[in-house]
Amino acid sequence: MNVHQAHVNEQITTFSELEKVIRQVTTETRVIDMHTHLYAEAFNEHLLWGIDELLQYHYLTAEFFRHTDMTYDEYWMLDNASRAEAVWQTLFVDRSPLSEAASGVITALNRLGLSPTQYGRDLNAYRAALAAKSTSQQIDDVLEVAKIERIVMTNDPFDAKEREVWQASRGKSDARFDAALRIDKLLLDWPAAAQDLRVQGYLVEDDASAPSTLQEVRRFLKDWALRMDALYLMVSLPGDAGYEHNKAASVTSSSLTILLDGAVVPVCLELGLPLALMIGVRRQVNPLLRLAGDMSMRSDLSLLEGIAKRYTNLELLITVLARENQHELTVLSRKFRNITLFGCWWFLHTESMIRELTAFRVELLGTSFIPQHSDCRVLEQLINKWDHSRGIIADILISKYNRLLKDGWGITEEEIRRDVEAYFGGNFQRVLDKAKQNRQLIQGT
Ligand code: FIX
Ligand code: ZN
Repeated sequence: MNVHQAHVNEQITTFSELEKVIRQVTTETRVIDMHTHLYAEAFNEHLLWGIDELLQYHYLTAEFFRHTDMTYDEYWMLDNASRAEAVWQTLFVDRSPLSEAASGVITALNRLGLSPTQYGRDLNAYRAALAAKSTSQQIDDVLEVAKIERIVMTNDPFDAKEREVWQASRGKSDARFDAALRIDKLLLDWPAAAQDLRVQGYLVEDDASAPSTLQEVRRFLKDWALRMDALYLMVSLPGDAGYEHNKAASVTSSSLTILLDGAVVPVCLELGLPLALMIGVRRQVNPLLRLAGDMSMRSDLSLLEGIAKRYTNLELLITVLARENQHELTVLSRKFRNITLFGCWWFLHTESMIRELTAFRVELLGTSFIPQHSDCRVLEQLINKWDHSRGIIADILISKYNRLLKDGWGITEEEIRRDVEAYFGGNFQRVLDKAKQNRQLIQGT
């Protein structure tokens, strides 16, 4: 045993040492970010990075319109640079960037070495500093600063541009980026998806329940999951999405139920992949805001209960958007071990919400959940989103371990590392592994 090993196996006895170790471990442990909207460089314009993109993040678009007299049309008619300038002036110069999204930009710039103390309020100074960077250099730098090991993308087989990248076998060219097969269109807009599937050569009918159609949908899902080497299948659902798990046989099922039961779940089980459900979005409450126009809504979690109970071999990765559903989801996760709760999603990805939700989840689930995902859309956001989350998670862990310490449960650095690694990647990996094991059990191999 060398000196360092001896040290990490020593029990921590004081609060100050405990605090120091937890801060260090949560700061340096590399993360698997299990849901983002980031892309590897091969996806060209799908990968957004740089100050102008940061300023056009849809979280900031919504905040910008709270202050400006500009019409929606006027804003959307501007080019990217002018939009960024309008947001910078409105949210960063004319007033202070106090919101989570706005302050996050400052954190990212600062941690990237573009200190606001030096660069001030001059947007062009930041632009100039970033202009010399290549995309691949920026990916390397950001992943290093944010200490990210792997990033899971959101990959849409209904996006023609993205399909081109996969069909040219360029989608897996960077091992740091994994794929997730996104199937919102299939489950939420069957008529449009059917049309698209036919164009892609799958022989589907308008009636989703026709056996030959379900077979073709399964073929489509398998083709894409394998082509992308997807880690899981995923969909964002409205809070009132109807999955009829208790329906009388005489009642006609919704296309969501038919497609989940007849195609999505069978393919997940056959390929040994989890299904991720992000529940509680109300799309386009204000369509004039475009991507920024979505809202959260309370969810009826009987959908989840029904799926978890019916498919005990299906691994489910679950997050819900409404604060009002958090208690219920956390309790439900205790009842079904095939549910793994993840992340503080979107309007919950704020300092106060992360603090509240993470503390409560630790209290009910111990180490058996995934505290955070970033949902980043712009590369540099990895820095601020993870920086903020790591700090809050550390605060909570300090108070929880301290309780143990006070009661004489000496903790070692090694044990803290083990727990933090589980939170930051191990638990996600375990869900992937369990899904693969379930497949072996089902297929008897
Ligand atoms: O459905 C999703 O994956 C959501 O995360 C997005 O639709 C949303 O626009 C977003 O970026 C939230 O953070
Ligand atoms: Zn997302």
